[in-house]
This record gives sequence, structure tokens and C-alpha cells, in this order.
Amino acid sequence: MKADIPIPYSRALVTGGAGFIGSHLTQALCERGCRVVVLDNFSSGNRSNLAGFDDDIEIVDGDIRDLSLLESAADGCEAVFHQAAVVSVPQTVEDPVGSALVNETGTLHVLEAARRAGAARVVIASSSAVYGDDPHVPKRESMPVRPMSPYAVHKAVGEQHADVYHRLYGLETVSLRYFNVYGPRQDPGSPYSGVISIFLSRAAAGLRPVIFGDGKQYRDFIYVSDVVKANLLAAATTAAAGGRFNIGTGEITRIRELWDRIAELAGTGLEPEFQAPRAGDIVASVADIDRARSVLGFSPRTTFSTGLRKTWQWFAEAGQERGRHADSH
Ligand code: UD2
Repeated sequence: MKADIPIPYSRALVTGGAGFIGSHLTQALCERGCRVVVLDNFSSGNRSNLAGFDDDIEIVDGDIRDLSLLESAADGCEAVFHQAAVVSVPQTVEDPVGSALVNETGTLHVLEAARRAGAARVVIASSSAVYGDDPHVPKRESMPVRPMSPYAVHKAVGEQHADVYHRLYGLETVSLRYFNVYGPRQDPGSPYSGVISIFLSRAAAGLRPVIFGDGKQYRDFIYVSDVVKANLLAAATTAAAGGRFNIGTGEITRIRELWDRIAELAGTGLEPEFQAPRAGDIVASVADIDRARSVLGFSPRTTFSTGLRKTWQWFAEAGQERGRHADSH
């Protein structure tokens, strides 16, 4: 059993536990001796993400729009990690109402189910999207939220619900504002998937990538196991209750440089194709992680080169054995 970050809970619920981040978190909790209930509707999650450790978990095939189902899933759980969401920004633009039922009402349901179940703590996945296109960098938690998409509104409202549950009912809620998360099990399947998963799958297939804009725009890419660690620390740190934390690395990578590094890993000389910038694309995004460092004791461990190499290995192995080749934490 892993003892690096001890988890003071014997049973936890992970919503979206079969998804990219949720499955890594579920695995890490299992490795620390915590019994996990995974609630997932398998719209973007996949059972193969749980391969190798599904004996230790209970899977509830269902939806966070269903409060009574959530209530029974949360029964006996001391901690809840809320990862389920419509994660595509464009999907929330296309369907602002339907996605709000999942992202906003669903988050409220998760908090309410946790309250009714008598859970101590709820850690919710928020996003750097709440900062919108504010050009000031690095992003600090004290900056005002400026949602620019339904997705960002959903995440900002979710944080506010979490605050209210903390103040009103004493539920220990923590919101984690993820920056650009990457790693094994990230699905490259849609044009709006994470850029790293798209570039790696293009490289593996010997295809040129598309760079939107001049490629000088930059992001703060964080490896999934560091995001998992942030969740474990958020669950285990008493002083975190009621807080909002940026979860990134504080380091930047420009999109053009990203492709050059991936091309080198893949041993390809393919040049990117440049297209017009995406509407609403943000030029600069990087986290100030001082608050997470000082309150949670969080510090990202995986360097970008190591994370990229591990993720490339996973993509290169591709296809049939995907789930089994993912990292352990
Ligand atoms: C991230 C989050 C999103 C939301 C948003 C908030 C991911 C996957 N998405 O969107 O959920 O929180 O931040 O601002 O983490 N790009 C290319 N070629 C491609 C794909 C992307 O050049 O084939 C560029 C894209 O134009 C952007 C950058 O790569 O400049 C990153 O794109 P992304 O979709 O991975 O993530 P982002 O930051 O737009």
C-alpha cells in the first residue's frame, strides 16, 4: 500500500471514476487501501480505464442528474471526489441547457448527496476556464472570475455551491482549478480533445498536426498523476476546507514547441500545418500555485519531459492493450 499521502477515509465515491482523470484517481485511492465506489454514465468514461484494479471497486452505471442514485452511491462514503462533467467547452456552447443539467445541477446533486450521506469532505474538479480571457498571468485565485463559456459558468457556479455547502452545512468542500491536464488514458477522439493527446495520436499515425494560430500561445500542462496527488492532498488536509486552488505547474509550453518535442520523441520530421486561430482561443495561461503549495503542500513531481515521454509510450502502444499500460501512482 502506498504511504506517501495517507488517505484518512476507508470508503470514497468518485463521480466520473471511469474517465481520464477519475480512473487515475480511483486507482490511486485503491492503492492506498480505500474502497472506491465509481459512478459513471460511460458517456466519455470507459470500462477499459479501470482494467487491472476493478476487483477493488464498486461500479454504479448511472448519472449525476439522478439524485436518488447518487444518494445511494454515496451511502457510507466519507469522501467524495467529483470528476464527472460534460468536459468539452464547445459541447457546452452547443447545448448550454443540457450541459448545465449535468455540470451545474449535477454538481449540486453531488454536494447534496454527500450532505445527506454524512460525508466529511467533497473535492470538486473546477477549471482554469473560470479566469476567462483575462490577459494577466500568472492566474491567481484572488483574481475575479470571468466566465467566457457555459462550461466556465458551470464550473464557477459549482465552486459557489461548494462554498455555500461549506458555510451553511459544514461540509468540507475543496475546489481544484485544473489547468491543462495530460497523460495516459486521455481520449484524442474529438477535435476538442486536449492538444497533447491529439498531437501524440497524429505523431503515432505519422500524420501532420494542425496548429491553430502561430503556435506562440502557451499553456501550463500538468501530468495526470500530479492532479491525482492534488486531489489526495485536498482530501487529507484539514486547512483546505472551503478553499479554491489552482492546480498547475507554474511552467509554460508554447504549442509550436510542444509539437517539436513530440516530433522528436516520435522520430518524425513532419511539419505542422498552420490554420487560423480558434475563435476565443486564449493566448496565455499559466497558474500561480503558491496557495496550493502553502496550504496543501502540493508540488508537481513529474517534469514535462518525463510526463510527455510516458504519455507518448502509452499512445505508441495504442489500441488493444491501452488500459493495462497506464501508469500506477
Ligand atoms: C482548456 C481545457 C478546457 C477549458 C479551457 C479553459 C483541455 C483539453 N481543455 O482548453 O476544458 O478548461 O482550457 O480555458 O484541457 N491546439 C492546436 N491544435 C490542435 C488542438 C489544439 O493548435 O489540434 C491549440 C489550441 O488552439 C490552444 C492549445 O492548443 O491554443 C490548447 O488547446 P486545448 O484544446 O488542449 O486546451 P484549451 O487550453 O483550449
